[in-house]
Amino acid sequence: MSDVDIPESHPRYLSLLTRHRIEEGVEKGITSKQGLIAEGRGEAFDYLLGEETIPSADAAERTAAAQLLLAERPVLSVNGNVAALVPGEMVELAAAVGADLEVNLFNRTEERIRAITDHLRDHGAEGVKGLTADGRIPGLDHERAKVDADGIGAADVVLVPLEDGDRAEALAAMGKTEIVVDLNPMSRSAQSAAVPIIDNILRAVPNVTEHARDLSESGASREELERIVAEFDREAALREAEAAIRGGDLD
Ligand code: PTJ
Repeated sequence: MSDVDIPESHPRYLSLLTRHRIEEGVEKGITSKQGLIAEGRGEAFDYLLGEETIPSADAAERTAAAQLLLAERPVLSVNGNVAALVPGEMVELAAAVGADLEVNLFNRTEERIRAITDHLRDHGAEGVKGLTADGRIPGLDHERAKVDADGIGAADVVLVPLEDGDRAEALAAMGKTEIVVDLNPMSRSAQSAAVPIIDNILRAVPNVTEHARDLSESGASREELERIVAEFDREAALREAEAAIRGGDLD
């Protein structure tokens, strides 16, 4: 993380780096201006969480890894904020779990999809989906519903980081197993996810990759992966994150 001139000793290093990357994303035509607002919102929640991966988020990240390894057609969705913040990390996660990457935007424009696809390719991605847009998410207006039929359209497990609530709910209603990364445990995206990861995407994605590699290298069986998924308690994870943010005790 040396892409910016901020001393790593600065107490708000990660938050300044994040702002810088989002700003750069807007300048490059990758991130939407609304992405700046979304970033500010996320940052406030991260501040309240103590800017760390809390234990329930780590459990969610391990569950996400198991769920992605079990999937037949896993897809990782990439929007303008994700592309600016963790492009190389998303490429690494896709390789670790055998998933496709699909650029899928809330404020969809062909130019931005192309810019993000190129950006992901610069970070080592091959075969990025999203431009074909021959599939639809039912229940959303035309532009916001577009997906690739053989990508998110056919996926059984989808990772949707920093997603708008409407689209997250519509994807879940399609019967897909949805893994959401969102710092706000009260957002509709987090609430509709099978696996809500309440953590900063900067920490979450590398940690899911690390768990996936550990599980693969230790030769975890299908039964073991299924057990990890079955034992994950999404309600408890949401409750624990909200309690951490409110700074209160759990009971
Ligand atoms: O690139 P596009 O057109 O697809 O648009 C992307 C944004 C993010 C602008 C769009 O999806 C949007 O408007 O999202 P929302 O409704 O603002 O929701 C974004 C959620 O992500 C909020 O709940 C934020 O708290 C959360 N968030 C923001 N930054 C981070 C985050 N969660 C994890 N890590 C972050 N760094």
